[in-house]
Amino acid sequence: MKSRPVERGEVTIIGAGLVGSLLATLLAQRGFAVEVFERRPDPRVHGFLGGRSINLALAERGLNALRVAGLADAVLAQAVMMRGRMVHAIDGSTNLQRYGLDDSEVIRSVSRGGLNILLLDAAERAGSKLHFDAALTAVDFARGMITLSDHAATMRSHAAHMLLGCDGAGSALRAAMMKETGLGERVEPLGHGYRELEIPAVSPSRAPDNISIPGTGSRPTADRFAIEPHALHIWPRGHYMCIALPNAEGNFTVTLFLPNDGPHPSFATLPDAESARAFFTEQFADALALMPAFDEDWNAHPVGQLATLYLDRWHLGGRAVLLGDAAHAIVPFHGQGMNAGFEDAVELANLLDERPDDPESVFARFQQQRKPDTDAIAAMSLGNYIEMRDGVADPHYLLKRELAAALTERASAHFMSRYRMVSFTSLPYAYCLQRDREQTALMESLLRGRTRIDEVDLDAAAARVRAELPPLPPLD
Ligand code: FAD
Ligand code: 8R5
Repeated sequence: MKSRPVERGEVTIIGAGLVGSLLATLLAQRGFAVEVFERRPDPRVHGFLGGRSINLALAERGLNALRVAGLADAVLAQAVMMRGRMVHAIDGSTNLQRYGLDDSEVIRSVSRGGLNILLLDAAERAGSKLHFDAALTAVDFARGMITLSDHAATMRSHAAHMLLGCDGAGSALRAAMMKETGLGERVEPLGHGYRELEIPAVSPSRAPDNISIPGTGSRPTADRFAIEPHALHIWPRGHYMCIALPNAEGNFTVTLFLPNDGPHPSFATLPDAESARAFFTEQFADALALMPAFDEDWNAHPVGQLATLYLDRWHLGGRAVLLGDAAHAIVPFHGQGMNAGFEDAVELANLLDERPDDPESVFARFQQQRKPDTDAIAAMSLGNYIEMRDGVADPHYLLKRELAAALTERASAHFMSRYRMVSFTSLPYAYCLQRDREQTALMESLLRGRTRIDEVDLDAAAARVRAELPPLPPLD
């Protein structure tokens, strides 16, 4: 989409993370005068804090939002395709469970830093003005003034009449809004945390030496991955798990999810790298063998906390609205936090484009349209933890997967797995949740008393699906 020369009035975005920088691009492309204030320094100048490669899974909804901004191809060029879950059993054996029907249904691993930089460049290209090292610290809503602080705690003020809060789970704008009126905030901690580790790229000397890039002496990236690059790896262990996502550079970011407290194992029972190493030797031996810097990584990265944030209200009249994690932080197990935030940005930009002169009704409609969907992805994300850490190795779950595959083949207009609806379509999340409940109830009824797929009359089962479930909405 081309930028439109017409001025549509000024909007002020707080936070230039993933959602803020995409929203800045979309609104500038629609002719708004966009100012963005970001707490951190410019990552294009100073590099990303910590400098580690952290990656995220991008699915169809997020990709679709990037398409709207004209950025999908540029992001895809940096991404690594993931076809399915590579499940690692305790004995080291692996099994790929495909996410979709074919390679048109894949998720993609993208670097958070790389994506953020691409989005910041796009926002500036579209005409947004970005201010870094500018943390929101106070808001005078009556006067339309905000106070910003730099790293040396020097304060400055700025006029801002329409505030769009993209400042993440710990949102300062949300805190300022809550001083004016209750937002009905509820935070539900998961009780589990996570720690990040790394499987580095294998050195070229260890990779097979059949191919190299002429003139460079270096090998194609694919040779540098220590495990299958085109998968999201899972080591399910019942009450906890490890996952690994590939980076384009050949390394993997590994994340251990574990209860915070309680009897062995929990983060409380693993106070140091030595106890953690013993635990990995027992439970994740194949992964540990690929992590030469395990002890340093364990000590370097703190335990991250996981929680779901619910708000009853996302906006303060027409003066301020929250989106992305600031409005609805969720647990990560469906890989949808960024994807949901990107959908928010497109929805809000479209609504503002339609009624630029009536922010109050735009914000009210935005919340009304999005909140049922973000509540639904919050619920499905919690559910997917159980499925990932336990279900993927559970016989009844595997039987249900087999039945789902058979029904997809025989009644594709009436049956689509939740994972495919969430990851490969833009069907509203609330629809996906409801549809999944109906499909699951029907599958449970078809499987009652059965332990093997050949005990089910699949043609009769498909006929029941067609008779009892309405056809899926058309997909574009
Ligand atoms: P953020 O990306 O957190 O951006 C907020 C921005 O606001 C930051 O730049 C911050 O510096 C800035 N800010 C904060 N306070 C202020 C202030 N006072 N003033 C000015 N600026 C401020 N989602 C997926 O879809 N798929 C995944 O695979 C996935 N993996 C994840 C892995 C990890 C380790 C984590 C932590 C999250 C993951 N998520 C994933 C979730 C995803 O990162 C978030 O949902 C997404 O980043 C939300 O975007 P946001 O812009 O709302 O918030
Ligand atoms: N977020 C993800 C999935 C679903 C995978 C599946 C799960 C790490 C902190 Cl835990 C997780 C998924 O159902 O087979 N897609 O993308 C990303 C996930 O975790 C991210 C990397 C993460 C917050 C740490």
